Amino acid sequence: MNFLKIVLPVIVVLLTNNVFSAKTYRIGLVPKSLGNAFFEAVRDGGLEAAKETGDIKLIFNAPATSTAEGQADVIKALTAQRVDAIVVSANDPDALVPVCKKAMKRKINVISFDSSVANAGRMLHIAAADTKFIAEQELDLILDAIGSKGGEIAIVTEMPQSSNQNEWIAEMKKLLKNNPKYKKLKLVDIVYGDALPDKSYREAISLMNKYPNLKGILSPTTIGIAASAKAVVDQKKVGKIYVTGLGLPSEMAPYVHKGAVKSFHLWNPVDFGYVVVKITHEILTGKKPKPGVVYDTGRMGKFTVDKDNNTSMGKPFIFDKSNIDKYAKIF
Ligand code: RAM
Repeated sequence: MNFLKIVLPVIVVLLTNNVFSAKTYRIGLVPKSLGNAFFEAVRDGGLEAAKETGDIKLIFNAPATSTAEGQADVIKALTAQRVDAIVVSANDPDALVPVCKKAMKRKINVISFDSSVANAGRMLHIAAADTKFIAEQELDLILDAIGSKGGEIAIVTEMPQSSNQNEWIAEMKKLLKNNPKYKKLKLVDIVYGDALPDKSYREAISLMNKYPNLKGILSPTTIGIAASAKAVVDQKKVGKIYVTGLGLPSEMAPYVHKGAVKSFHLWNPVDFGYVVVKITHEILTGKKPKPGVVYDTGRMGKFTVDKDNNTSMGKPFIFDKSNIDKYAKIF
């Protein structure tokens, strides 16, 4: 009687709280910098995955600004703590290879997400979405905003070494050169905001001064797009210059309503963080990445590893006046 009434419920509670589970996996999640709302949303998705699996401790840490040196220090510290996995969005694909290699030598699983570490420094890269798809969609959005007559456009990006932005820009350049759909778009400049709002803002204003016929600004970074849109509003260029790129609805809503931005795109960063941590958990429980391996992330579905040990989440959403307020409440 006592067993059923008292002992059994206690055992059930202990089991469901993982008290008897052998291991808690410590995962160091290293974004490009702290204080970027995009990565805070990624972290929230990661925490959701940790809660669901019940055996993960997430350590979210990064330098205050987006530098590879700062990230290398964070990775060294996580290596010294002997975490089980380091999951990083790289500020420089090559500069992080030596510290990531050292971590892997110590049997730490190193995975990059969002912005890749070069192949030699990671076991798997998890991209948010297909590179070509993002590039093409971004050009379509700017064409839609400035109209079929086209005109001069410029790019406000992050650091010269940001691997994800560089890959998207390289694809855009190819499309501008080879796809007749974009022949009326003239890319006049690429400037670097270094993932800093004030620098991105100043760079956007210099572009407007340097190119009086500028029609559009593309910014494939949540920091750059918000700063560029603010610059367009402050310089009273709404209706003359349109901004698009990858942005957070919560930060972009005012600029959509003011007309500086007609539409822009992004994947759900909360889902992204969830996927990244769920895949990392599968790696930690024994499914090592190699071409053809399929990870089952639960609510976000299945992910297959390609021949270069990459996988990617899916397609971005497009936001405009019709849906921005709904999404702004979410991320
Ligand atoms: C920024 C970061 C991140 C990128 C998003 C779209 O916050 O650069 O790497 O994926 O924007």
